Amino acid sequence: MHELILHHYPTSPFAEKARLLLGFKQLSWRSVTIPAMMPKPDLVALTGGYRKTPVLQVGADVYCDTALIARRLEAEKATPSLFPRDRAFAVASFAQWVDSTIFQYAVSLVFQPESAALRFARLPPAAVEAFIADRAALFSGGSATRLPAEVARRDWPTLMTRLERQLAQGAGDFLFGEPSIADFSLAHCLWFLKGTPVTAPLVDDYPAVAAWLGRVLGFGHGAPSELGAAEALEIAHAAQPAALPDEPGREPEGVRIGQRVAIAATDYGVDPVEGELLYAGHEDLILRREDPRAGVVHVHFPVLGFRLEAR
Ligand SMILES: N[C@@H](CCC(=O)N[C@@H](CS)C(=O)NCC(=O)O)C(=O)O
Repeated sequence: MHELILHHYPTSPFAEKARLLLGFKQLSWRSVTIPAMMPKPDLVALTGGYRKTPVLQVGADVYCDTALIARRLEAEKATPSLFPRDRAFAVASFAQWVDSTIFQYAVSLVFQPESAALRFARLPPAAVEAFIADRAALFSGGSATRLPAEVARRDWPTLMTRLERQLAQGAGDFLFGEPSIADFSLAHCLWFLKGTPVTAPLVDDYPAVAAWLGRVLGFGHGAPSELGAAEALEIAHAAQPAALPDEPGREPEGVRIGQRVAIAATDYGVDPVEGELLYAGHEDLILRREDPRAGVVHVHFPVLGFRLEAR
């Protein structure tokens, strides 16, 4: 059995989502700290070009995007479940909406001038400029656009009042009754807002929301222990990728299994990853690639939100 290795950095909201998922499942894991911006040579040696944060590595298998990381953790440990069977569609769809729409609200609010000034206060001006240039590059070529701060400020009270009213009904401690992926997707966005005094009241002004967030963050991060990036690459190199899923795959449109393909996110961070398409399931795509440092790795992507094309 290979260890779970999370490649992440402390201030990343999606990494916080993954850390909380590991905590919810009470898992032990190895923690590799990656840079918050490009270049990320060690990470890209594993992924083949995917640059977003976080990435989960299990031996020579590499999982991109928290939507798929959540499913991999569910396979690792089925209970407690992130996808309760009788509401699996509802919670996954809600999570997908939150991870795109509500996350963009949070980004817009966190990076509005008064909040950004505090966040960047301890960084030298050159580092701030480098970060801004990196994030501009991250968004180039994708379908996602930045939400204007005035729109985010205008809509936020409506969204939070809806949430406050639902939670205040006391129909359960979590969004869909029992905890699910839905809670973790919303929680990482609100955790991000809590990160500066300017934006923290956007959560704390809603007592039932703040109490719910406390419950979700209370799951903690499981049991992490540090690992160096070079060691993680050695682990991948020494390992054999896991057997392909038993569930029969499908023949994706315009591409054959065994063909050389490129897979890329469509929203932002659209850098393509090239390799041989090994498997296309209902939730995941698996690509085989070879890297001088990582060896033969299988890189896994979600189906939703990713483009697959022949090369
Ligand atoms: N859909 C992705 C989104 C991940 C994402 O947007 N991560 C941000 C950090 S929170 C990112 O990659 N920022 C650029 C970077 O870290 O280089 C997921 O669920 O993992």
